[in-house]
Amino acid sequence: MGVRKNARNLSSTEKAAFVSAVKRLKAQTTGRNYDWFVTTHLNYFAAVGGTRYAHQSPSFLPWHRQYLIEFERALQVYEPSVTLPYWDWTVDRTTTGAPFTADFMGGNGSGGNGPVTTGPFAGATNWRITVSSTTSTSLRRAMGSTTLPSATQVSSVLGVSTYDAAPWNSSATSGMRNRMEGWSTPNLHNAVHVWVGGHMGQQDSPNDPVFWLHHCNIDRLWSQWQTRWGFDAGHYLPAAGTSGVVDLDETLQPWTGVTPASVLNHSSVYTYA
Ligand SMILES: [Cu+2]
Repeated sequence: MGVRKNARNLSSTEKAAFVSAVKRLKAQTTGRNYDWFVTTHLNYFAAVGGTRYAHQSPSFLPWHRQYLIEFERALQVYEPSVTLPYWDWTVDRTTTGAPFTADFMGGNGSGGNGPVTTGPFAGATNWRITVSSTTSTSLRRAMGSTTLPSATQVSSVLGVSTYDAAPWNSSATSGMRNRMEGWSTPNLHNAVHVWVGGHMGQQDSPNDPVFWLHHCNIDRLWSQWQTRWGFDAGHYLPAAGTSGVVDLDETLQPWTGVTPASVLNHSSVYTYA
């Protein structure tokens, strides 16, 4: 069982271990390597076989929870002590502070939507983008042209007691999930992708390693919501019989034997500091 920590509190050693594991997974040429994760996100961005798994659906949160667990395990093959750090963007809100420092995620892109020039992921030699919806082989960012969600906005979303609601997509106007995902005010998750910009604003957003820190924070917020309202199966909807979405006990592709119900309680796999 691992403890996921706030990225701003990582020691130099912990930051170096995370970066090292990420780069070694990127250099792995077979199996579930870094680019497998990018490809999987691209493949599941839209509906697969008429069902929406990863985005614009109730399973946005459980799909990414399993995705993060798999990624964390893949890193631990190289660095057993590594856990996913989270970026609390209600606190760390600048383009130069944590986690965007030269010893960790690196800084902004040069110019508008340009290549990142500092840190371990700057330039196509250090970090080559190979699976992408665009042609750039260097990591790009265009940070800070919008506003990150606030702590008050996060509190308002965590106060919504119903998990999700019909029509169970990006048009849902009640329920927590669509507010957390960001198609309904106050737009938490999507707004952070837009704020970072560059690759983070695209379907191949996992090409930017800060993707994992952002989604770790989204997962942490879901866990906080569960702590408040319940980790039980009654706090995932829909329970059954809804076509085009993943019901409570239906399989979360591309995994086998994984359902929303099976990932609701994460405490045997990880906790949050
Ligand atoms: Cu995302």
